[in-house]
Amino acid sequence: MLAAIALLLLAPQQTPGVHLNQVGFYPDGEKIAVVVGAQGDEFWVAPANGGEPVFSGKLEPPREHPAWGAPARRADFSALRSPGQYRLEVPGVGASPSFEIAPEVHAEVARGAMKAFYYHRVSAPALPEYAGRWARPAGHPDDRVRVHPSAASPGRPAGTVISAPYGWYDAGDYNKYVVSSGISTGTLLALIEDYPEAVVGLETDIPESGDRVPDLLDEVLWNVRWMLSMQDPGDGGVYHKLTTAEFSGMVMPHEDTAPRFVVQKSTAAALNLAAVAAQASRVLRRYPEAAPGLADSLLHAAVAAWQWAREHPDVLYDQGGLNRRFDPDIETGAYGDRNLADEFAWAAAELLVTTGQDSFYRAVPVLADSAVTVPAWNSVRTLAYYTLVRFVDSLPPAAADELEQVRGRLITAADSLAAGAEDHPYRVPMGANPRDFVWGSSGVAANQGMLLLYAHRLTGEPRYLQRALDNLDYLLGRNPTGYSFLTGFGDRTPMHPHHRPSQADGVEDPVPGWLSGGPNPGRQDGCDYPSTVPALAYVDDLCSYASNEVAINWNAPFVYLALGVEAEMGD
Ligand code: 9MR
Ligand code: 9MR
Repeated sequence: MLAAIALLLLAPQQTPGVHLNQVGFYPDGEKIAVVVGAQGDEFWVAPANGGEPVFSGKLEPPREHPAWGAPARRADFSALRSPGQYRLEVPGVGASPSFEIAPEVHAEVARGAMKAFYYHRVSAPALPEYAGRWARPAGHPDDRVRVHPSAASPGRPAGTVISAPYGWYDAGDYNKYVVSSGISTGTLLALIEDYPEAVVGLETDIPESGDRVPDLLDEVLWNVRWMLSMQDPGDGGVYHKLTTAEFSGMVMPHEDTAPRFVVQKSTAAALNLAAVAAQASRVLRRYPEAAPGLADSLLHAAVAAWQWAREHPDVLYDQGGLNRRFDPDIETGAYGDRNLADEFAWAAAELLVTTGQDSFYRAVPVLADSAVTVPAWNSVRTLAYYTLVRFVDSLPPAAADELEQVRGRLITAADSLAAGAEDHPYRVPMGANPRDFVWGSSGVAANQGMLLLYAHRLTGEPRYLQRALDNLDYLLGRNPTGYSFLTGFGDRTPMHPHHRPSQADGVEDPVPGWLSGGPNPGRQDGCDYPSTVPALAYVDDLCSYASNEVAINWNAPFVYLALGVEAEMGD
């Protein structure tokens, strides 16, 4: 008896529930829900607006994972194929959120997550005809930005005023960081290169819609133009970020009028610009009408940034050290990466493919690290691998010889992600390893999905596609928090993200299409979380910037995953 009570007290606090992708399923695709707290074995699926069940089945035996809370049972209703709007019901537990079975079921999700970037344009209004309820005035012209003392150079002494407009707001804050911009922009450019047809079909209803360029490329150019302006024309070096000294309050963009600075050049920033500018230059050659002349400027900038980085290979961004030496103190996000070997590899691969010159490739050990890591803002070597396998047929011999290795490494990494899903109660690659639950864990899940899509394309094996879709299901609701992490998509989605416009705009619903950071047992914000269990350490509260902020570098891989899955499932 006592033992039973003790067990009960130790059991993770978790309410019963039916967790599934709240957006929906493909008619011919697998359909899994996960049930917590079931007493019996039965489940059924009925039309969302009531009526007789159209499908019934038996729950699978309970499975447990220490990082995922209470034991859970899968409900597999893949055999239900008729399009419609449904709920899944379990006696004693209740009904799931409603979901749809339909072809192209994630098309709106991909569109919405891409449209999110339009709402984040710096130096431009979100116009009512495109932004509806979330229209807002322009913020941050960024045409009078000061050179911070840490960034001074002979041609641009401290206090020099420069113009560096456009770009996207990074996250819930209003600053612009080259490092997080780099991976975000590179990921979206990869999407254009990998799924050009799907990208043409992705219409996001932005001011440029209807021109002869895909909306996604128009959106990306908004940020590329800003990144280019972060380069000091005097030496090719690149400022690490453009920022106010402190984070603003919870105000609208146009109300944040504190002075903005470009801060210290860094090797990481130079290499991020080199990689993105080289890649964007290559993509623009396919769309010469998009921005005449820009492809050439970008390639020039990429080479200059690369040369600066080669001459300054270890200029780290260390905000604490910087604040000891310069005024004013800078308190905003650091993105302080200490290992730049992967940034060198990424820039080298992009420059190799764009120029066809193996000197870039030979300059640094692009394939040095045999372990493939899921990309993140501070870990980008895998982006180099993506580009190398994409251009397998046009590489100079030095790189081509090694290509088999890269292909093998990507597939091995995808295999280990896929294997983790098998016995996992939620049957998802995400979080089989509890270390996946970091600040921005939703971005981890999206980047894993992206890697799985590469393995699918390299091998043609459907199981990798299925695993990518499993992570999309995770993000849209097949997880123990009961949330679909994409604002505005699903029955139960974050309402209070740590996102200044959503908080300050007076509109009840948050700006749609943003992926919340997701569970993070690190809880660096000190807010009240309902649980410390890794997969449950999430709170939909404004307070929680460590679990409920949004960020461009989490949304970008989500767009890739959603559109990539759509393209593959439609084939
Ligand atoms: O609002 C800031 C958020 O965008 C950042 O991601 C986060 C971590 O750098 O910091 C938030 O700002 C908080 C600051 O760090 C500490 N004081 C409270 C601020 C707002 O909640
Ligand atoms: O995504 C970043 C995460 O990996 C770091 O642990 C965290 C603390 O340094 O910062 C996150 O990035 C934030 C950035 O510093 C400022 N803008 C908001 C970003 C997302 O929270």
